[in-house]
Amino acid sequence: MKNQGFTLIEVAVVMIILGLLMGGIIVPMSEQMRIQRMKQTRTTMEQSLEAITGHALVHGMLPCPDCVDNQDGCKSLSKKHHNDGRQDRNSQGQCLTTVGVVPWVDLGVGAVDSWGNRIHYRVSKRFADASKPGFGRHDTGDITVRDEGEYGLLADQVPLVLVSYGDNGYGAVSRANTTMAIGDDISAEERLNLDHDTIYAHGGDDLVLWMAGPLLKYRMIQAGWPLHGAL
Ligand SMILES: [Ca+2]
Ligand SMILES: [Ca+2]
Repeated sequence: MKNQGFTLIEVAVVMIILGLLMGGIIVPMSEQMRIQRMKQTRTTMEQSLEAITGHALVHGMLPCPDCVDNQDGCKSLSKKHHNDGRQDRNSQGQCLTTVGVVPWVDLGVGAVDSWGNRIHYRVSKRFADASKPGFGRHDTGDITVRDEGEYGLLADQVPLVLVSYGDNGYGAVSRANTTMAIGDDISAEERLNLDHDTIYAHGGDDLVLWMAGPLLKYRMIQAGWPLHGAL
């Protein structure tokens, strides 16, 4: 009588097919999760940008970054004020540093990106000066945003920029105020976003968002702030 069951070979073939099918499903799922995390981070960053603009409309200046290292005047700041979500200014109303993280407590926005790292925040000094509320008609930011690779500029004279260091988190500052290690596969653009100068770039898995100067001034005028200086 013929055996009605499955042979070992038949079972193995079925297992291999199932394995291939599962592999096909699992890979897109991890990709979906990555996309979801990017989306969520983008939303957190957009809300941060809105809150930063709101701060300018209320106070006549952009908020200062929260200190996370010994950059500029942060050296003299007590460690308990580093990475505490509060902007750091000196007694004259100027930022202790132009490079730090989003002051999430002061702004009431998300404290970290989807990977648990702080959102990097750079501001142009002139736009965050509490001793001179309001902006001048001819005030320009000092930040430049480049496109990926050789595609040139995306924006120039930008007053502020935000960066999430993405899934790899290279160079990001964590909740515990440790700086994440940088891998060998870091892109040239990601390096630009880490070196504390005024040039930023799209590239790698970094998310870079900024507010254009004319748009910020337009919002200020809408809120009733006159622009200083002659036409
Ligand atoms: Ca602080
Ligand atoms: Ca990155």
